[in-house]
Amino acid sequence: MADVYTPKKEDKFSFGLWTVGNPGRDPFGDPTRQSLAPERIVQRLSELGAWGINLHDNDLVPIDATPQQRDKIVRDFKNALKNCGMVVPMATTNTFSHPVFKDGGFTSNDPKIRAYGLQKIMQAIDLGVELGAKTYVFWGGREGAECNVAKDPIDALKRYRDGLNYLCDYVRDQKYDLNFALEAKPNEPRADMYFPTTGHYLAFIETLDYPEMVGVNPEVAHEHMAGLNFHHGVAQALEAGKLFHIDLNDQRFGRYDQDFRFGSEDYKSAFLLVRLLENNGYAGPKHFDAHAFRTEDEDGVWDFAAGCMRTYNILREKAAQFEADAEIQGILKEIGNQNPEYEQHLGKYSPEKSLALKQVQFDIDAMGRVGLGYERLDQLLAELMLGVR
Ligand code: GCO
Ligand code: MN
Ligand code: MN
Repeated sequence: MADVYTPKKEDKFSFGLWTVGNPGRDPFGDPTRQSLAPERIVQRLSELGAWGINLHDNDLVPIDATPQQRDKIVRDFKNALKNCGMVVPMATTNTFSHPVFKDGGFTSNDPKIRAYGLQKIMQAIDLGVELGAKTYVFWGGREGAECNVAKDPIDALKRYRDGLNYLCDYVRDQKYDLNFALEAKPNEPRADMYFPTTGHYLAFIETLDYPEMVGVNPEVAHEHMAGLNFHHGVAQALEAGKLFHIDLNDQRFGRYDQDFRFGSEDYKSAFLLVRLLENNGYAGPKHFDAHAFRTEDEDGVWDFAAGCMRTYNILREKAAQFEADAEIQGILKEIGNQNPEYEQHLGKYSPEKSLALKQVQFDIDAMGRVGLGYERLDQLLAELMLGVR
């Protein structure tokens, strides 16, 4: 039954073919459900209110397809998109499944493999652009190591940079309207990945030939696997103008890569994230990179997909409620208005300001005794989240 949380196209929710299409395989067990045809995925997601569908090249076109087979598959898929009013906002390349990439694509020690990787990515970019993608994600699933003496990590970084620079030039040369978004992950499937966190990528981007073309695609689970605060990482990306895309899911700390339904584990983190995105005008796709539990059949997959979107919309409403709560806003206002007469000492340095500041007497013991009232604020948030406010 439709209600105010039912997703709509303008919410800009997207899924990957590989997410709802995941058949429930894990390292210890075989698939528990059948793979779904791309056309079926497009149709059901559209019915549920999703806006976009993302894909790796080989989610749609098998790696060994002939050019004729490729063209037919792409034609049928485009028809399904058109019939269902769905778009492909983002595309990416599978540079991790085939054994050729077992020691990386961009960072392989073998230039023959690096050359094949570039060729595969260029073809996948062509496919993504043909389908209308505006963002191209790079998740270097195999760009890492188990044997850390086999590859110089500085060489690995230089190779990664060379590969991305090459592909930026390719996109410019083709006059494609396409940006890159880099997705970090600390480990899995490799023991250690070269760019473990979003922060590592934000620093690396500034060393590229066209930094303005490249942003980040942070994922909840990946930052939580690294024990980090996702809300803070996304804030840094937003503030830098680099949040080009986002992978929403959930994850318990200290576990393997779980890819749970968005907002299913840590409600408070999910609330803080949604509030951050909504209050700062993030207008990009909201992509769910998550899987249904392995216990589910196809119906369960659609329950999972609807759940991701509904939870986002529920949290968006909670965020609006938080902004409209007079008591909460009163506390926030007090927090933001302490000792405004001291603002004059802050901001841009000048010799006069520094002389004046050096004369000020601070009673640090009295300052240190002031209680901040954050307990009360945090409890009000808990009560709002738990539905009693
Ligand atoms: C993972 C990653 C992938 C990427 C995808 C798009 O942990 O497997 O999150 O799902 O997001 O390959 O690049
Ligand atoms: Mn992931
Ligand atoms: Mn991801």
